[in-house]
Amino acid sequence: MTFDLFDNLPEPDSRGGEHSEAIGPGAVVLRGFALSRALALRQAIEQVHAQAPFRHLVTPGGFRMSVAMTNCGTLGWVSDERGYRYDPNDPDSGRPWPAMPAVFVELAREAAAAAGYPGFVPDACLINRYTPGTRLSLHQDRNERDLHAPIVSVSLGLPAVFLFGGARRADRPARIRVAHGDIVVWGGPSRLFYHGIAPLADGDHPLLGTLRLNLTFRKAG
Ligand code: MD3
Ligand code: FE
Repeated sequence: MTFDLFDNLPEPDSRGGEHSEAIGPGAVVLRGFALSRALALRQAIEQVHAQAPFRHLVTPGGFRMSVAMTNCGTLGWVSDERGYRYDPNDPDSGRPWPAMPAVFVELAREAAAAAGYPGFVPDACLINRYTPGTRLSLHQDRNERDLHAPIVSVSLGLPAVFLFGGARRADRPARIRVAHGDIVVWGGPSRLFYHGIAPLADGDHPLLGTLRLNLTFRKAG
């Protein structure tokens, strides 16, 4: 099943204000939803980074990921030669991941509710950092214990092209532009769909310079 139906939806500029669109079964884009909290989010990310710096993880196959990552919350997503998993401790420091900042928890809860998933309480937030050229190849997120809980993703800084496939790796992905302040909530069947990020284009964002930051909120444990 390929969901070509969704390929031709308009993707209005997020400067036009806040609104939502369905992009797949159970998946909703909330354009501009995080805009009013962007400064507070940047500051909170700085604080997480001070305790648990961004780093390039290695895949089980031995490849260094071009995305730099860190985590906050009671669990953090990690990858190494032994595989992918959630870990309560930062393997670089041996200490627990930093607590999830209140502004994160509240934003994730509100966004999930606005998309039709009330009661979402994330215990893990993976923070991805992209510079121009960075990409994230097509994958599924299935290390979380409860695959019924949605994932909430918040985009900050440079715009990106999100590749949104289907239940099978071979399903041709739709290309969806996500900009600063946009939130996507992935629930229902879309929760297990293949997805990725096309190589980031050059640019200079007024708040984040040459970076894109993405927060993904998960119920992992
Ligand atoms: C669709 N991150 O961290 S977020 C990831 O922009 C990840 O950094 C991308 O994919 C990023 O795993 C995309 C959007 C996202 C997250 C989880 C999903 C989309 C998803 C799970 C199922 C379907
Ligand atoms: Fe993912």
